[in-house]
Formats: sequence, C-alpha cells, structure tokens
Amino acid sequence: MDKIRSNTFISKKMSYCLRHNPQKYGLKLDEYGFVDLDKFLLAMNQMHHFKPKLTEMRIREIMHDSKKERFEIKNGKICALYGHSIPGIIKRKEAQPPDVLYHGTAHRFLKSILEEGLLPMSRQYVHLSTDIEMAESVGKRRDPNPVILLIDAKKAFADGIKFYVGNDEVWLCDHVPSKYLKIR
Ligand code: HQG
Repeated sequence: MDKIRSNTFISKKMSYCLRHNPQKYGLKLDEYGFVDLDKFLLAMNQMHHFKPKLTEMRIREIMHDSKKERFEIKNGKICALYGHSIPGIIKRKEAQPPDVLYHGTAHRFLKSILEEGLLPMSRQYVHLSTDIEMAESVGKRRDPNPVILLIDAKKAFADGIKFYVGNDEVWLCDHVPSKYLKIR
C-alpha cells in the first residue's frame, strides 16, 4: 500500500471513530469532541491491527501531510474538528465569520436547498468553506459539475445567526435560511 493510500485509509478510520461512532471503539467523546489520545491509539490499534502500530507520531505525520485540517491534538487529547454525526451535539466555539462563505453541492439538491435553506442533514452542523476552491472540491464529491452557493455570512451574522469555528477553512452553522444564499 503506498503512503498516500495508507494515510487516507487511517484518516478515514480516525474520522469514522471521532465523528460518527466512538462507541464502537469503546470510547466516549467529551462535550467538545475530545478523547484521550492514549485511549484512542489503543482502541484504534485493537480494532484495526495496524502494522506498524498507529502512534501519535504517525497521526501527526498524517495531519501534516493532509490538505485538510481534520483533527486537532491538544493536552494529550484528540478530536475531529468537523463532520460529526454522533447523537450528542459537539460544542463548537461561536465566532464572527468572514463576510462571505461558500458551499459546494449537487444540482439535484438545489431545489430543496432554495426552499429550506442549508440543513445539516446527517451531520450536526452545516459545513461552509472560506474559499471557492474548497467548496468546489466538497461539491465534487456529489456532482462532477457542482453548484457553488455564496453565503452572505455578514448579513446572516448581523441578523443573529450563529456561526462556529471548524478550522481555518471550515465554518459551521445550525441552519442557513435560503435568503442568505446566492448561486454563483
Ligand atoms: C446537502 C467532507 C437537500 C448539502 C467535506 C450536502 C466537507 C441539502 C449534503 C464536510 C439541504 C450533506 C461536509 C437541503 C444541505 N436539501 N440537500 N435543504 N441542505 N444539503 O457530506 O457539506 O473530507 O453531510 O449541500 O469535504 O457536503 O470528510 O456535507 O451536499 O468538508 O473531511 O446535503 O465533509 O470533509 O452532505 O461535507 P455532507 P458537506 P472530509
């Protein structure tokens, strides 16, 4: 297995555990989505029998090599920065977003999005990007020629809609009503 493939493989297992199913690994996330790194490593190795064993150094290497900032390690703990679907809501820090944010999606979702606004669907939050390129790559997961929506985050924030920090490029929101959306 080449390195990129194995990075992706490990990263996907980490995301699955930290975003969607820590329980399956015998782990419980705290209210901000963190879990003790030692426990995480033990559980990941027990479940997947990684060879060589998954270590903190290997995880840091994967994080460093990735284009996306998916995880954070802090005070001996690790968390996923976005993408959660577990039942208990993971708290994120509220902050003032950039004036404009972007969301890439499939044409087939457009009608419903323009009616209902952007909804979290199976995740805990709506995911918004700080730049068009990122929104495009997110949208391409579902449509080879995705629709890019511009979000008037300045107005939405001024109107009291809450925004939360994912990482430097990903912002989170509970719901974006369609009046703040414009098709690029
Ligand atoms: C759509 C990946 C119908 C929404 C990505 C999206 C991102 C609606 C889909 C991150 C709707 C949900 C998140 C409505 C929203 N009607 N469809 N009212 N509101 N949708 O995967 O934002 O690589 O849960 O447009 O790259 O695509 O895994 O969200 O198409 O950063 O780290 O419902 O996950 O990151 O899809 O992706 P998702 P997303 P990783």
